[in-house]
Amino acid sequence: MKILVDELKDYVGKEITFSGFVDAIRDKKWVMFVILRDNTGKLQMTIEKSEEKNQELLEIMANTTVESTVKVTGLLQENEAVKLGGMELIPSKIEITSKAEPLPFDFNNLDGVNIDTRMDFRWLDLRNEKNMLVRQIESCFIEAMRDFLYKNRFTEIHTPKLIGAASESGSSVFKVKYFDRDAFLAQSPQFYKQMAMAAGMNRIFEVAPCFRAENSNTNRHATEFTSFDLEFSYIDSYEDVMSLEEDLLIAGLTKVKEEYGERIKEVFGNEVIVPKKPFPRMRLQDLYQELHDRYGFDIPKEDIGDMNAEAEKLTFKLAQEKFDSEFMFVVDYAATKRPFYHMRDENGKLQGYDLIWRGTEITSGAQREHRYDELVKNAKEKGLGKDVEFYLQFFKYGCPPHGGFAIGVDRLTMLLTGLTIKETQFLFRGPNRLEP
Ligand code: AMO
Repeated sequence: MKILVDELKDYVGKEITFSGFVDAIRDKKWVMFVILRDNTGKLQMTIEKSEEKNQELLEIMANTTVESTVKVTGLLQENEAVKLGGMELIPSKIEITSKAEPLPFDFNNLDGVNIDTRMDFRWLDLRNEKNMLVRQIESCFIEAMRDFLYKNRFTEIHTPKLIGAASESGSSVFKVKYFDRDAFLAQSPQFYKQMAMAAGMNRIFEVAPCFRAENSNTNRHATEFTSFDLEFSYIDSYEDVMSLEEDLLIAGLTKVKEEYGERIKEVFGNEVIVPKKPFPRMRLQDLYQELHDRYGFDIPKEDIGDMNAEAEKLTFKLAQEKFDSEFMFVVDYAATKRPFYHMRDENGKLQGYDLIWRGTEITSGAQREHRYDELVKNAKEKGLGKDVEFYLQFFKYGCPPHGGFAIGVDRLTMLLTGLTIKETQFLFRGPNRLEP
């Protein structure tokens, strides 16, 4: 594999081959400076014009455009005067591996560039240092959460995304042709996470796409998003589920802060705050009351028993003011507003929660109903019939009590950086966006 810019310090004084993009060409009277770039940084290549042996190299570079890719062999020498890492590459051979046409926009300065143009040319948009950083931050966050789960003996699984029936609610499912019948794109791995519990797998997780036919153009909805889903067995209550989520997020944010805290502050102006356990929790009714008393907010009739975007925003404000926290667990949602697979206690109280971070819901979680008869009753109540028959079978042959949750990965990254979901996803998918 090629040497990365941030590994170059190990090669000072040596002959190396370096490949990368041509970031800039500065053609001076006596010397040509070529800035080379990869995803980890920039390197200066210096070609002295007075030297006879350099004439061929100068000609190659004179015929090269910025954003072309090159493979350069030469001496990496120390030079304190060079701002880029105090080193420069003195080439003896340059090969152009790909020549770039003039670019449709300057990705280094995205101010005023239409977001749709940026999306049309997303691979160029991603060359922007800030956008490159977003990818690295997300990868770091996921790595830390994966590591935490592996350490706690979770098994990573891969569930099908082509399924025979809607898994969350029929209204937001994508239907696709499947030979001589219809299939659906998985809205979540919910049923299969639970199948793994029925199989006795005990602790599982999955990081995978979810598809939702939501025709909404908000800053936080996509029709395809990445979900960090997990499920585990032998819990006593949904408190166990919330507690695990706290540990998981603390592990993720600790690593992100360590590795990217400074950069995130510098580039996005956001502080990475590692939360303390336990995160504050509020019952929905108490929350409504506080939002009313403090901010004069009343939940609209149609959303009673649930949250809406405005309530989530104000919940962030409340969490900061009252608990000095960026997070808030909200519990006691109305059973009518929640999926049938959430457990209810003997009084009908829902054993599930949402987690709000910086004013946006990032997670739903719950203890699940694992008792076959209760589950059948809940499904019936919601008018679910044939579609969930296969799922109900999972609970017939012994199934441990269990629970789990799903974190929207795109939303995590979006809230860390303060960008919109369009700018955050590697390649956004929305009602009007299927290409590239
Ligand atoms: P829910 O439907 O709340 O729960 O989804 C879980 C999390 O996924 C994210 N999310 C989205 N992100 C971007 N665009 C969307 N359209 C979108 N929809 C949801 C949110 C949300 O909190 N099966 C349950 C989870 C569980 O109980 O384990 C579920 O899917 O961050």
